[in-house]
Amino acid sequence: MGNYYLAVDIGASSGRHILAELKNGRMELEEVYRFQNGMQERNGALCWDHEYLFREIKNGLKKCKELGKIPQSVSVDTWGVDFVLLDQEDRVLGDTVGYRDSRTQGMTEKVETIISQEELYQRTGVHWQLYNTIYQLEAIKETHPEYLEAAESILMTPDYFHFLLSGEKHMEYTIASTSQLVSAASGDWDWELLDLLGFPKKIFRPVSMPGTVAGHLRKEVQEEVGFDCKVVLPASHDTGSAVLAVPAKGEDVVYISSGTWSLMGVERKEPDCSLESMESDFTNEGGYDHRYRYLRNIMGLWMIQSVKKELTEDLSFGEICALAAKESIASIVDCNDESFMAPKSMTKAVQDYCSRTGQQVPRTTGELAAVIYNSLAKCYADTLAHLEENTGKHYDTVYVVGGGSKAGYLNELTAKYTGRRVSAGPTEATAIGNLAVQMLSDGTFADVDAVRDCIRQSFEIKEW
Ligand code: LFR
Repeated sequence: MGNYYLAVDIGASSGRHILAELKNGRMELEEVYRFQNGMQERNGALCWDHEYLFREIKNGLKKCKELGKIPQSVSVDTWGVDFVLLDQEDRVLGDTVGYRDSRTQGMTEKVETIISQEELYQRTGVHWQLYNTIYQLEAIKETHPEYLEAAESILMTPDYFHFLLSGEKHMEYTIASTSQLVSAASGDWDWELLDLLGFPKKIFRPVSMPGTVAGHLRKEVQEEVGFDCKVVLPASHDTGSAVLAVPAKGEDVVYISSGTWSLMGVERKEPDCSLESMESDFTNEGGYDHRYRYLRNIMGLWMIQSVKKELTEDLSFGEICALAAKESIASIVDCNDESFMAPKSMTKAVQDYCSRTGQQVPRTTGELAAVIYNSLAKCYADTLAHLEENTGKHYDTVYVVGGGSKAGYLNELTAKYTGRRVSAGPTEATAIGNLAVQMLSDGTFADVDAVRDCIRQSFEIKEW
């Protein structure tokens, strides 16, 4: 009988169940289940389907049972900022609206009448993003105050799934930090800020640290999936998990967690909540072991994923990259332009941007992809320059982890634009980081350095 751990890693476009086993000091992974995800329009808003997602979480658990590989623990990680409000009977209040929905339009201005952006940054260390939990809650306060009144608890997305699995409500630190409501200094909710904003404090539970054992599978879940195991809180923000799996030694390491988003930054012991840092668009997200992820959010592969969906031919990402590599179009877009956040057509949004800025308009799939990939790589180079300025350090290698690290063409461009060595992999970084915390939680590894050593020895890393 093996000693298995199970990561449920849910991204914006798909989810997967990955089993890990330690064999001769190496982590061996097996993907046992995969499912689709995405925001769909419901009642005029872009929403996640939590019921579907929870069914799929259980389907993946059933698959483990079928394989006879029963994990000793399971942990869920997801994207950041989204949440549910629950009433007295633990029913979700309202729709499970996702962060790309436009309900937060105008909410920055509302919040600014209460507290300035500068003060918010100094208190939370988290950079302004229109979709942050703070602005979503403000939108609810404006349009559905009755939900806030009826709410007994708030849970971030992975907290909610941990609750459905175990029956225990926890608010895990790394995902909580994405809300822009956690104090960078204390690591707990900024209770004073919650008061100022008029968000009911009683719905927020004190923050729990990754590695906390939430409990065991609820009886009904056990009966349905056919076994019991522990439910452990990982670094349940996917980026928090991914960064744990960066296969590098030492402190001065630049990473890009590359998926739907590209998150580029460094790990630090102290947050930088200065105004200079705020002005250069860096955020301080909470990490495992009170480490901060000092990083910039870059629109990432969302742009190419969206273009791919709009194609009439069925091309793989590899084929799209091959087409792009043949093109010489020099147009560059600002990947973080708001027009790329949730356009009806990404193809048109990229074309419009190029036309607006007097650049050659991409027409073919290859041209479109070339513009997107080159723009991303250029954005990485600009971000690296800012990082070096803000930290006063030089970084000779860029570590790309996550699904996007498979894109050889983009890695090549990243090396070209940054002029640095690029290390690519592991591709399953998020699941690996999720599993790492389970293994830290039960004492299999003593600390982050030990688990990162194991990760380095276990997975294939490529260099450019
Ligand atoms: C990546 C990610 C980013 C966060 C964005 C929205 O999947 O978690 O870190 O900024 O999604 O939640």
